[in-house]
Amino acid sequence: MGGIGIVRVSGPLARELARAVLGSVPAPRQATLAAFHDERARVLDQGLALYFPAPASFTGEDVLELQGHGSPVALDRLVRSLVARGARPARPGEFTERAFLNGRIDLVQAEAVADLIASAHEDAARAAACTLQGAFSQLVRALDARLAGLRAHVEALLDFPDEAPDIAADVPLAAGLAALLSDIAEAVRRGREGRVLQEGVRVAIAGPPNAGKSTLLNALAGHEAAIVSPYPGTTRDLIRERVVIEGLALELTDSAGLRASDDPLEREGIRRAEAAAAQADCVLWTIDDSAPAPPLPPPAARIIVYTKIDLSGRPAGACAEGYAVCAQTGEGLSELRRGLRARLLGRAAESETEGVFGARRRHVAALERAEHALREALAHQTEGAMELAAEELRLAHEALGEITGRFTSEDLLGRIFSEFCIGK
Ligand SMILES: Nc1nc2c(ncn2[C@@H]2O[C@H](COP(=O)(O)OP(=O)(O)OP(=O)(O)O)[C@@H](O)[C@H]2O)c(=O)[nH]1
Ligand SMILES: [Mg+2]
Repeated sequence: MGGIGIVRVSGPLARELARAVLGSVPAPRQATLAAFHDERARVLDQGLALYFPAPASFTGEDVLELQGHGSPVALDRLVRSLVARGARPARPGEFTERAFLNGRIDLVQAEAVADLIASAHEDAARAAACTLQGAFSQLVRALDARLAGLRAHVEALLDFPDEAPDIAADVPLAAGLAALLSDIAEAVRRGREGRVLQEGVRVAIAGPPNAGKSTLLNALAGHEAAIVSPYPGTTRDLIRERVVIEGLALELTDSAGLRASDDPLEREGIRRAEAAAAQADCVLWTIDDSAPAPPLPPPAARIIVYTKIDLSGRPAGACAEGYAVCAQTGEGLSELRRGLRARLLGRAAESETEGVFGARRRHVAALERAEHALREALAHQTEGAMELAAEELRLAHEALGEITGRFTSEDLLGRIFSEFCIGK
């Protein structure tokens, strides 16, 4: 229920349906006040009608938009009367899917529509809007075009084996490959930043029992999400909290303290804790600064957090190995928050996130594959192995094509568009 409800029709029947519902087809792209009629000429509602003839519409097809009142009952009657006249209800994301299939937008932009709708905070919305405007697509397309040029060059050499060209001596080719490689590496870096903004990141709080993990989670979340007690081994289940820290959406996970244990329940908790740390983008490794026992060795991707500094007397804030905090008083937490953002966002953390485009995991993965294949191609080229270089270039080209949708499987398309809400 709301002020306005919009029913959208796309496809070859849109024009005929406009005439049937409104009595006439509205002038293209002009808001026209009209009564909406059902198939027995009864008035269902009154509102604004907009008609967008193909190809200048969102989907690239004839589109009719009926903006009525936001009554679920009235809207349902309107939809049913359109279906009775030959329309059918759209699948989730079907309008955007058609826009993609009709070449109005590429796949990255289609995904940005969903990301903009789903964005949980301001930076994410800005990044998605930037991608929707085509910033990321243009970058990928420019890389794609350069790669296509280099591929064509190598393929042409392959077509004339009699002349036995020595590609190892082809200086312009080597220079082109090296320059493209460095630009793709830069795109990977920017894509990673974009992904952090768009999808948020997983941060696991890990460490020995009783280190103050749950207290830290509660302090960062701003409420008592996890049980805190003086007994080691309190937390068993994974406790997930969505928090926005310095404009970044994070999923924080608190878990069981890691130690050798005979208790099967605690062992299961530790197994889950280790899995959560392995899947996280970043691990906050807590160490009780007031305890004499030596801490366990921390895993690779981590930020060390010394806890309970009110007892140990260590100064709060950044220190050589990480951050020193007292989660009970909040001392040192703002430095930790800022450090976490810097760690996760890289260079984008310093400047405004203006101009950072949103990206998804699959984009970054494809860019990384392209980078890897190109690196291989360059190595083969240096050794004069032309066929192998050509094959790696083909793989790199395919990886880039997957991003914009030049090269995609039905499967991937189905997965992407099924995430949308209906009507978009
Ligand atoms: N003085 C002081 N005590 C703290 C601080 N942080 C946590 N504690 C205490 O340390 C004890 C353990 O805290 P928890 O947050 O439950 O520790 P944990 O790491 O989640 O422990 P497990 O779930 O058992 O692994 C509790 O008694 C807390 O009140 C701190 O900054 N200062
Ligand atoms: Mg705990």
